[in-house]
Amino acid sequence: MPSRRSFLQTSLLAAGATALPKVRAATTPSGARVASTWDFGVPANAAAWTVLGKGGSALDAVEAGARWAETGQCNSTVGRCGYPDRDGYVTLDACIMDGDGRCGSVAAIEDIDHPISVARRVMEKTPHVMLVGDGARQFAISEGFKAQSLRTPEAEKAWREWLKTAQYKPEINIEQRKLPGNKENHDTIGMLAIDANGHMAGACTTSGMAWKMHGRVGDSPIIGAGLYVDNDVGGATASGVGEEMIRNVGSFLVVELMRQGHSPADACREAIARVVHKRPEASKELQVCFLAMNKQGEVGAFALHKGFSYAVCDSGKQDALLSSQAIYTTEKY
Ligand code: SD4
Repeated sequence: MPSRRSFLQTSLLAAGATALPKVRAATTPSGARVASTWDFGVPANAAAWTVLGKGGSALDAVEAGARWAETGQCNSTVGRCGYPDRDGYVTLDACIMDGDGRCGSVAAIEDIDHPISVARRVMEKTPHVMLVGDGARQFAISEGFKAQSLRTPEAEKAWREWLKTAQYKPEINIEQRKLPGNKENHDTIGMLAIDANGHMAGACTTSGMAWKMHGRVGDSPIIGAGLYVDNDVGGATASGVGEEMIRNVGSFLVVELMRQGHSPADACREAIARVVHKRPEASKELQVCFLAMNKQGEVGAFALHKGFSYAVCDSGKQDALLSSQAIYTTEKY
């Protein structure tokens, strides 16, 4: 089995040109598979694989993978340990979607460390799709979730440091593995899975952009923006500055492009090009990334700027970490 590092190196060699040809992902054999955004997609996929590898459902798998990201690690961008908003509140966003169209979501929820599972309860136990703020928190508590402060001493320290300048300026991309201090300002987990029955599901969970305005909601809990899954076609999820995904209904756009015949990577690339076309100047300053999987299990990704990684796991490769291609020039678009 190729090691995580060898996959990364191979893919890094493949990436990097500014003028990129259309991307055609290699056809992969059908079967259970899971793909996730960023480096920590590797362990998150492993958590999802404990379900998928035993013939479990895609829905259970993505919930398990997202739950791992929410509490199994401590980073600044998802679940427990997420960085707060500019007023010091840790507010979380998450959604889950089944390929049959069922979906649930919570936004700006506080004190609950598994928003993805609350989103699933919204889907399964309410007539609604989305609950926000205190309503989402109250619903979670009524469902047996424990309320507890999620602001860690590390996040508190980072927030107090940020208050010295109090400037909201998301960084395009920091290669977290190269820098001490876990300074990455992205790492939302978006996860897509197909199970052995060919059924798909997706999940997306985040603490949102660090130092956002209180009450700000990004793309991650918004069906169609941060996540969209349709068993007839495939699924897509997003990471990066959520306002751009919302403006372009990005994940839905990627799925619709796949419906028209684009490969997952091409569909992601076209969606990124749309983002750039709409706001070419702003695109120089911000990161936008899409990850997609079609119903054959082919996986592809594309980012506006280099540095976006994604992880793929199936019965043949458990720890593949790939680096997506990037547009990172606004000239052509
Ligand atoms: C948001 N899309 O809240 C999320 C943040 C993110 O990588 O994905 N960062 O806008």
